[in-house]
Amino acid sequence: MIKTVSTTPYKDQKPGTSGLRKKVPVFAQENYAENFIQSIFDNLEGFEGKTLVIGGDGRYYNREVIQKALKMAAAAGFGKVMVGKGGILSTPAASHIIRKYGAFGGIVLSASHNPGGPTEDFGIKYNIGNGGPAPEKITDAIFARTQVIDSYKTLDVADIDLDGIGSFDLAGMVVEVIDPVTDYADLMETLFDFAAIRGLIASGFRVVIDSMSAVTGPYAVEILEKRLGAAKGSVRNEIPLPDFGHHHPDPNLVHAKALYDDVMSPEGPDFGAASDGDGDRNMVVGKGMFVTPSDSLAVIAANATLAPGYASGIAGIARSMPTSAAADRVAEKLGIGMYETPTGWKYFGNLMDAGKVTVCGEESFGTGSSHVREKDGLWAVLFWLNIVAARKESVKDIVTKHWAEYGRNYYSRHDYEEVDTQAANGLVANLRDKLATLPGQTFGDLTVESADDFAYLDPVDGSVSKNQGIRILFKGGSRVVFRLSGTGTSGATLRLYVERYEPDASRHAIETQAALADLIAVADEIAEIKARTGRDAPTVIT
Ligand code: G16
Repeated sequence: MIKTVSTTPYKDQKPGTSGLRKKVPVFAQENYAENFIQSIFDNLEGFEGKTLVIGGDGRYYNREVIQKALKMAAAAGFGKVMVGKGGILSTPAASHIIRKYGAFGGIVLSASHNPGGPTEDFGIKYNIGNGGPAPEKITDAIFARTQVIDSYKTLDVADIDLDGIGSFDLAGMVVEVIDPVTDYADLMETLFDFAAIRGLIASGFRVVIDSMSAVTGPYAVEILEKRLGAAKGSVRNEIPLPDFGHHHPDPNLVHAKALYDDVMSPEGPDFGAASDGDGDRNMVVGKGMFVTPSDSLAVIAANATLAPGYASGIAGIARSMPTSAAADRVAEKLGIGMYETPTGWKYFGNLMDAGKVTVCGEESFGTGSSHVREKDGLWAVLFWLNIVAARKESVKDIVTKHWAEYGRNYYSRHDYEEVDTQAANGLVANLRDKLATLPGQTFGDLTVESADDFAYLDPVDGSVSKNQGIRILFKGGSRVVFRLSGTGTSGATLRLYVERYEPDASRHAIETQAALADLIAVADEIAEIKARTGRDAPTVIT
């Protein structure tokens, strides 16, 4: 029943920040998905007879690729595949299932926060046995294999029914279709004080979650409405749809603006949160207070012991380089390790496996901990609810007091999307050329203290990752950072990250863009953003 199919390589299968992401018509080319999946399998050793987890965020083309992956896994010699009902598993749930059942690894089908649909985005990523995204040395090896692949193995059999829970035989391999929600919801119950959150909600504290017609709907309904007693309808857009109901499932101030406006209105709820396509990102909004992802990491770390799962304290904190240094001040106060990594959750895995860090976060609306090896949207929401319930204070009071104690890191990211690739590469090359001459130069009140292209030495395995973003640091702790996104699927996306540290509490209520205006102007002056991209303004400001 196993058949070997001849194929030819596609040149464009290099994984980005988080797996291979392309438009559906690219993935739908003959053998395109098969080539990539076989290239994953060809790089694995010792998986015969072991378990593989497969799940996706339910976006368009999810079901087709899951069927392909199931047959190829059987042909490759896996003993069992655990797959979410309907092909659904949120990314953090997939990570948990891999860990809980000791699977060899997993295939996660998602393009995260990118839109879904017949002409929109799709993605494939491989996660290793610790539940986390494969590290760079594996993704590099997968890419190398895609460049020379000449055949793949599959089965000549009918598709498996994924819409009912149960076990099936696929040419000697067991396919177990599992409930995607229960294991994950049970895990959350072990980490957080559900009784306290239930009490908070019962007291009239109104919580809404916008699942953006993406994967978190069933998880949020089970946890928030069923287990924590929130009113029916507290989870909005709760049914996952292949095109996300035309939502752009990116939880930020642009794409989740309706939720933000609702929470900010006088009659609106007390607390709002949103997740992305595959459930690993989160946005948290309290009445009168949008919490930046960087501040969210810092506040969670500072209050971690209020949650039962973290009552004995956290071992250390990690953040991606462009994420603000707010959490660094918490780590310093707690006397625990602080690690600065390149952008990409995959860099946190080694630190968590080695027990060096418990909590991690990124400016790109990602927060998580060592309970899994992915960032986890609902986990962050529950952590906030746990903190609010324990402190009996509003989100706004909690954040304002945090700033008063540690100082405020004003922070914003400006994205220039779908910029001409050559222009974007030219901008970065020009910046690299300038790096050596920048220190000591002044721009208005700002003096450059140092400038470099960030490189990371992994303290656990000694691997080095270079060219991870250009940093220009000014005297006094302000900085601007430039990088090109590794998750876009058309043209280039230039990201400008801007940060200013303000210790003085009487200056903590300035509007963010105003507080950063001089840095934003200097970033343009140094990088010639407007001239080189032809853009007057960013596409998205978060
Ligand atoms: C992925 C990665 C994150 C990264 C984000 C943005 O998130 O897992 O680590 O911060 O992309 O990356 P970039 O700036 O290169 O676009 P997700 O939610 O898309 O899987």
